[in-house]
Amino acid sequence: MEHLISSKDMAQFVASGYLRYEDMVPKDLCEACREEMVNNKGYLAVGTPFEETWPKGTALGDVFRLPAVKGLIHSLVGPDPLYDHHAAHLMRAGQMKGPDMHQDSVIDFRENYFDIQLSFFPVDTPDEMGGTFLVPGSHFRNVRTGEIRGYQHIKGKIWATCPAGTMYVWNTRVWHGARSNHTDQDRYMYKLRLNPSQPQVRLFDTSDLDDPEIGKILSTNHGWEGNEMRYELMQRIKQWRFVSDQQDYDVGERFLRRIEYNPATAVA
Ligand SMILES: O=C(O)CCC(=O)C(=O)O
Ligand SMILES: [Fe+2]
Repeated sequence: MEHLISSKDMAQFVASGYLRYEDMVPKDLCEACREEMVNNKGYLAVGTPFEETWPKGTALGDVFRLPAVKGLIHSLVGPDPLYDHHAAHLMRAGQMKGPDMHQDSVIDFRENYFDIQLSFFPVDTPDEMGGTFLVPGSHFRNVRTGEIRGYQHIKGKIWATCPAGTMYVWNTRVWHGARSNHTDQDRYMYKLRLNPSQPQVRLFDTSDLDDPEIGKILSTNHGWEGNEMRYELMQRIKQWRFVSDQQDYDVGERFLRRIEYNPATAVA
């Protein structure tokens, strides 16, 4: 499989919950997608193989079959993911949005497994246009949808300001929301959610799996963690152990050791 993401990128996905790709989609295809998005409503067959549900020969169908996009999908949810849902998000010209922080997953509290969402911006999306915001690293904090709506500004929050053709891929559990569109142009964002159909273990390019940078990437502090950083790091290490199939992996002060050390069985 070509275009798999590197182990370092995977570590970044585990730590921050998202990756950003500029120039993922060629400009002519972007324009065709924007036209298609205007009329694209309703779900396809939820829970069936993505390859069978997604319409071939459509502009959006072509986007999700670009080799780089397929490689990205394969790296995170495997070669045969299931279609979960899609949505053509539209923020009208001049449309204001109040506090909107939320998490999409609602009932998905499984350990290790995660769904992904691809957010594709088919037109240039400057800051004033209100691209989707994300709170990097928040995906281990499971809440129920809008329970967090009161938190509008969080240290470390980022938002999509990007040229047409940019794609973000994110763990469905990342806290996020829509922003106000202060321009006189409608803002479009196409979101596709996929479920893994096999354990997400070593699906990415593992040739740099032993790179010492990985520990540093996993330890990224996004700004909001504060003293809770240790707790976040533990969650990330657990997920890294799973995706990399390195059951003893640990970093720094080896926090997981404290949980795993069992005084009842320890030999003096
Ligand atoms: O419109 C947006 O930017 C946010 C959309 C959203 O909440 C989502 O894609 O789940
Ligand atoms: Fe959402």
